[in-house]
Formats: sequence, C-alpha cells, structure tokens
Amino acid sequence: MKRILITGGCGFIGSTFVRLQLNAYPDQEVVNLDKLTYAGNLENLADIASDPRYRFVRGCIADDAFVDDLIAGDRFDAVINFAAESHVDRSLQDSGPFIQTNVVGTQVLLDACRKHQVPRFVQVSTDEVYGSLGPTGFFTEETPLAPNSPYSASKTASDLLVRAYSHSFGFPGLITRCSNNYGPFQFPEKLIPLFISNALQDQALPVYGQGTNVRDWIHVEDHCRGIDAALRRGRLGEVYNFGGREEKTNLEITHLLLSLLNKPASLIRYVADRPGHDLRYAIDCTKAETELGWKPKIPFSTGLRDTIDWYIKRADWVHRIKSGAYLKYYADQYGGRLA
Ligand code: NAD
Ligand code: TDX
Repeated sequence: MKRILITGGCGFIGSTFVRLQLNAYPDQEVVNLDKLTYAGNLENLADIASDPRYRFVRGCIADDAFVDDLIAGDRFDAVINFAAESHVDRSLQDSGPFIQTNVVGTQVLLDACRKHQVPRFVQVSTDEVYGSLGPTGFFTEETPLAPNSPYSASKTASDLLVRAYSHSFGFPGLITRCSNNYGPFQFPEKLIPLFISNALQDQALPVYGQGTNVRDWIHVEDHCRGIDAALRRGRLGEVYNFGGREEKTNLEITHLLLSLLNKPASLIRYVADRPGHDLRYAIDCTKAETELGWKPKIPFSTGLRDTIDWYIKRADWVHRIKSGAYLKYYADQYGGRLA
C-alpha cells in the first residue's frame, strides 16, 4: 500500500491514525483531507506536518467536484473515512451538519472511489449504530442496527450506503465499528477530556441523569491498530467490531478521575439527562481477534493515567480550544443544566 487518503485526519482518532501509519510503515504516503471544522486542529499533527510523505489538503468530503478532482488526480491504494460530525449532544442541538457530512459526505466519497476504481475503502463507524443494551449481553457484527440519536442515525445511514455499494456494485468497502475512545487530542466536549479539563480548573462536572449509563472504553491507539489491521487484512464486504472490554459507569469514571486528580467529589453536579440517552454499550470483538489477530493492549487504568498526564502537560492545547465558539457551545449545552 503506497499512498492512502485519510479523511478527518485533523480530528482525535484520524490524527492518531495518520501518525501510526507514518511511524509503522517507512514507505507509506498519506494524504489527509480535512475541512477543519471546530473539531479539526492542525496542531494535532504538528509533529509530522513536515514529513515529506505527508500532505494536508483542506476541503469538505461533501463537495463532490472537489473530491472527484482529488481522487482522480492521485492514485490512492485505499481511502479511510474518519471525517464526521462526531458528538451526540451537538446532533441533538442541530442534526443538519450530521446529515451533510456523515451521510452526503460518505456518498460523495463512495461515488468518487467507485468512478476512479480505488481498490479499498474503510468506513470508520461506531457501536452506537446498534442502539442500546440492557444490563447484559454484547453487540456482535450480527446485532440489528437500531440507532437512537441523530448522530448514530447518520452513521448508520453511511454504513448502509457502504453495504449497498458493496452489494450492488461489488464495491471494495469494509466497515469498522468501535466503542468509546479516550486518549490524547480528544476534543474537550466528550466525557473524559471534558471532565479532566473541568476538574483541573475546579469547575463542575456535569453528570447526565444518575451517572449509571455504561460505556466500553478503548484507548485510541488500540482502535487505530484495529483499523490498520482491517485496512490491510480485513475481508471486503465485512464488518469488524472493536472494543476495549473495559465497561464502566459514568459515575465510576467520574470518581476515578477525581481521585487521580486529587479533587473533591463536591465538583460533581447531577444535571438533566441527555434525551434518549443509551443505557449501555459493550462490544464483542471476537471476530477482529480471531480473523485479524488484533486485541486491545492498553489497560484502562494505565491508559487513563497517561491521558490525564497528557492533558496536564498540554494545558495550552486545551486553553486554545476552550475559548470563542467553544464557550458558546458550552453555555448552550450546560448553562441551563448547571444554573
Ligand atoms: P472528531 O470530531 O475529533 O474529528 C472529526 C474530524 O473530521 C475533524 O478533523 C473535522 O475537521 C473533520 N471533518 C468534519 N466534517 C468534515 C467534512 N465535511 N469534510 C472533511 N473533514 C471533516 O472525531 P473523532 O472522535 O476523531 O472520530 C473520528 C471517526 O470515528 C468518526 O467517524 C466517528 O464517528 C468515529 N468514531 C468515534 C468514536 C469516539 O469514541 N470518538 C468511536 C467510534 C467511532
Ligand atoms: O457532560 C457530559 N456528561 C455526561 O454524563 C457528557 C459530555 C457525557 N456524559 C455521558 C453521556 C454518555 O453516557 O458520558 C457518556 C459518554 O458521553 P460522550 O463522551 O458524549 O460519548 P458517547 O455519547 O458515548 O459517544 C461516543 O462514543 C461513540 C463518541 O462521542 C462517538 O463519536 C462514538 O461514536
């Protein structure tokens, strides 16, 4: 695989994947197409920006003429689609950008890849397409799709487009679905980086509902190794689930963070629940383990400590984000809840 196109490479998971490709494969060339939305940040790849094997292109995956030109002009061995609107709460405020990027953007990429015969397409998706679990059981690749938020509905629609293109046209696509990621460079709107950065500033930690919802946490580097395995060894037309086998309630995470940061439990605020809040996600990743020879390596206990250290060292990165448009989002999302 000589040259690959990564979309959304300036975000949290995409930037980790770009770095992994350049570090793991000496001859790998990477083009990164990113719109630089509020979540896209050139700082996330500052360490590799001058690598001659790397090229950044600013643009939107839903811009069909632009995407067609880019894919026509370069001989890509694979396209890996990370670009998305990725935050459930924002999709509950306004689902428009989610449909535009996640659904229309995926369709535009699929059409360009099909037209220019790109030999491999990986759609980076989420366990949220399976809906919510009760207190027991796991999502497998066979679990029926039952998305509950506008975000997960848009991710499901894009997965179904990949499936339909594979079925109708023999399109060489495959889909990966992962549980909740954590690690460096995660935008401080998601639970773990939001609570770390708020606690460091002695600000309230807004726990939705009773904090009893469960998520299955995986370190972003383990997820990226999984996507790499699917890219290089996965069977076309297949779906591969990735998860960390680290189920925790939100309240467990909150108390763990407070104790690691040496901050008091009085920072916790129970606030109005997220509408339609999925109770529990838990992934069965046996297929990825047996077929791809992948397994998660980073235990949550060490991964979380390292992540906290990173957020302490990179206070400048957080500080630059937590200003301007972020403060408006925060007031809209939490102002009423925390009043
Ligand atoms: P993120 O929000 O941190 O980054 C998204 C990136 O996509 C940003 O760089 C943004 O600028 C870019 N982007 C957005 N719209 C674009 C457009 N129209 N054209 C080009 N670029 C655009 O997201 P993330 O957490 O890194 O997630 C990456 C992917 O992984 C998403 O597809 C998400 O659904 C999926 N995923 C995320 C998680 C998680 O826990 N964060 C878990 C499973 C799957
Ligand atoms: O302020 C908060 N308070 C709170 O209690 C926030 C932001 C979250 N929560 C809860 C909601 C969830 O139960 O914490 C849990 C995790 O929330 P998020 O970090 O928003 O993640 P989630 O909604 O589970 O979705 C994530 O995992 C799947 C990613 O954002 C998605 O992109 C991914 O597809």
